[in-house]
Amino acid sequence: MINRICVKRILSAVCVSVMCCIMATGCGSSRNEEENASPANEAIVVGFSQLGAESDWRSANSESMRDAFTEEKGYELIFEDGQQKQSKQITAIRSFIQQGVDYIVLAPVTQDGWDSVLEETRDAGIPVIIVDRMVQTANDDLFTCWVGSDFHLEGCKACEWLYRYARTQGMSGDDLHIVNIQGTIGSSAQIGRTAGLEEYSEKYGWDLREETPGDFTQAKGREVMAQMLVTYNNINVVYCENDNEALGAIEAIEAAGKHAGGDLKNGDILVMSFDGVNEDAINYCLNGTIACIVECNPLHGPRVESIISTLEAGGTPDKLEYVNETLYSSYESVDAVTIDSVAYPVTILTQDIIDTRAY
Ligand code: GZL
Repeated sequence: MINRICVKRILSAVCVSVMCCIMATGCGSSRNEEENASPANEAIVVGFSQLGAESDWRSANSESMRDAFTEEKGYELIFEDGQQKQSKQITAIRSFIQQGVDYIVLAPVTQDGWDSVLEETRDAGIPVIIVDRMVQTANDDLFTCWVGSDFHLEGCKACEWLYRYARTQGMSGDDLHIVNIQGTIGSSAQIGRTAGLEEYSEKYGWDLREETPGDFTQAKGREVMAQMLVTYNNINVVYCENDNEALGAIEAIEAAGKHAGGDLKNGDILVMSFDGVNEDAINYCLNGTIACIVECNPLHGPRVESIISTLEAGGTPDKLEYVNETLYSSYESVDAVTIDSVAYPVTILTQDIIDTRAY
């Protein structure tokens, strides 16, 4: 089926030719220029299937998308909230096809189960841009491109930081007793971050006691941490796969009369997190309650808009676009981490850095 963009371009060329003929013969319609606007002046219609509203990261991501695709910039954004359900996202995508949108943007709740609906978008000739989490498909021609984070690298950064920090505390591998409050099971963010922890636990001989889903929410993070503190009496590291879970874990740690911090030799529980979006979490990182936060940048709106601009101009965007991200900590003893011979500087957090961040 001819790609919609090609059809649109042909229509634009035909309209321009007709307009030129009409103007040349002086028999143009009495309607004003606005009403005779060629398709090129039509809004670009973008259907966005957002996975939900589970976290501060997600809210920032949705805001970034809404800010990027405004009427003033020539877009019509159709925003559908999937409420954490793949079925709702698939329904939204089918609705976008029926509405004949120009582009579909998908932030997939989990990575599997998209082949069938992506075949329908291909048959409809509508380009699909995947944003944030990744999809696992039999044929990656089913989507035009993806932009997001390298979640496995994020996990490795967190674990390399932990390895180096433990050494400054004179602690070796088997001194660390770790629990993992995981993100939404089956999401590429959870899969990558969990894989990093499991690889490093194996490599350094860490005691990884339990991994349990916290669904990227504060309430579930608190519930899971409370249960873990009852089950185990030697936890000294909690690996939270996002900030909202970390806030819940800190609530549970303090409710149990324990202390979240970096003084491992005196019984502190070291809290680690991902995102760096939630204001309370970044302030906890500033005062040391959270030992480190691996940045996961939510501002994908401008990146997706740049991809669509490239496509509109007949260009070919990169198939995979990874976002560069840092690692925040106020513990000055670890100033960088090295993964596969690449050094990643740690951003030693200050109030000025917090005040000048984009989100
Ligand atoms: C990661 C994103 C994750 C965040 C969570 O890119 O998909 O989902 O880490 C969010 O905060 O809920």
